[in-house]
Amino acid sequence: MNCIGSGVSCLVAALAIGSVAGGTSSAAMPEQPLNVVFFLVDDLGWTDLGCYGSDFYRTPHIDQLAAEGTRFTQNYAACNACSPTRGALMTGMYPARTRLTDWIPGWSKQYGGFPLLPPKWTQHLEQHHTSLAEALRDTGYTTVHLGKWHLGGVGNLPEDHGFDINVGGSIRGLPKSYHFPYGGEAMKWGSHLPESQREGRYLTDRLADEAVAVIDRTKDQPFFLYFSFYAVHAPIQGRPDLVEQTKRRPRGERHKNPEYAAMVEAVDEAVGRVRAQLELSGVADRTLIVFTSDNGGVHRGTSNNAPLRGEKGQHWEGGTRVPAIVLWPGVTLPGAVCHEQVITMDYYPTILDIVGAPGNAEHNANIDGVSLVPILKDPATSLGREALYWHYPHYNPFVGVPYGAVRADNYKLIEYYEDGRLELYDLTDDLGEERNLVELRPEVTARLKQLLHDHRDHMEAQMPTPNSDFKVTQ
Ligand SMILES: [Ca+2]
Repeated sequence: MNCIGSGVSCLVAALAIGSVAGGTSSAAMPEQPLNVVFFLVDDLGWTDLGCYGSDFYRTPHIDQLAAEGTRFTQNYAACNACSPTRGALMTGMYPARTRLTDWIPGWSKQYGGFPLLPPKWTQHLEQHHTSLAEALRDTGYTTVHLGKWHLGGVGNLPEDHGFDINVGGSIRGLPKSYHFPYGGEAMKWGSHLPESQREGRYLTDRLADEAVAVIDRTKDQPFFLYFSFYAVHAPIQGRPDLVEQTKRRPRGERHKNPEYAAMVEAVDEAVGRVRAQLELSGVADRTLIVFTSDNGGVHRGTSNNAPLRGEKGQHWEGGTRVPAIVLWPGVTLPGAVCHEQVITMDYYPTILDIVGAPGNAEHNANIDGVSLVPILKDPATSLGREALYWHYPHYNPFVGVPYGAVRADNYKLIEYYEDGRLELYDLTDDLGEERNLVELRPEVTARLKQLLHDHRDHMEAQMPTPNSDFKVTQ
């Protein structure tokens, strides 16, 4: 057994496991479903953890999770921005299919200055989907949403999409401040804490407090805890004592911002506190844990995704390749590293597969993700999937442009919707996407372009249209 908490928590967990494994009543006990804890960090970049090569941020608890579970080197977010990836997680479907293709509410005021106009896209998670929370609740799970939602407002909040409990989730995509009271009367706050413990806490710590309380309260029944951090999204505000610590350390070559480092490290503390509580509550060995991010990291003084090219909002790897770690007690191999290409939509069918939840057959028939169970059992095996796709018919303030992309084997093809221009990269020996192979590999280019177009047709993807008000100026 891996103990991450105090000696007391390890002892309590050992006693709990012993009572099941060695007790006389164990044979008569019904098999308990696995709990699910899903950590989603906002804007965490591919290199932002110790176990993914950060040269400045310290993340011992998340590194420990990777040491016990499977770490993915080619995990992708479904989109380069927040809401579409969150919609993909809740549905198992490509953003092109849900038509939730940009962050809510998007950047519509700026479109007058660009040659394309965005399609009329869906700015909330639609009710006809069977959300991951609904699929699990229908199987008897207590479903808990904690933190950032960003999939719609009144009528489309977490409680409207299958969550029994919602703490802190609203239409908002970011807090006004990480310091209490978070500047956010618009943020919706339920709470599991006594009144006296709700005030004054740094936001990430407050969410961890709530997580600990809710695990303690729901430990006797199967639960799904969707712990969706507001961190490490802007505003870049670390907890002061952590900032003091990070300021005293030498900066890295890649990562240099002590305020951002402190934000990452508060997330790491929260992961450690949740795992300690799982041990203390005696449920660690029957709790599936997933840890990932909704889009790539942010540059410009915040962080740095090198050796990947680009950042959040963009179409290169830095926009979508993000960390992912899965711990399935008794199944994932300690310290396993998996190089298979996986994507946000895969977690929906994976979780249903692992816990034995049937979900909704009609919804499942349109799921784009695949179960990762085979590669969680054997990280060297293949899912046999032909390709992964992205569709982003929008502009954004990160100098992001309307594009489609396809990843197949070692190749990635990008198509720019403004002019049909193509870029082809071999990510095996050009991870930084510097050498465009369109001219050198015409047959690969043609094959991937056909895949991409067929995919868009299959999705009935909404395309941008020419902007008649756009004037080319010299
Ligand atoms: Ca985000």
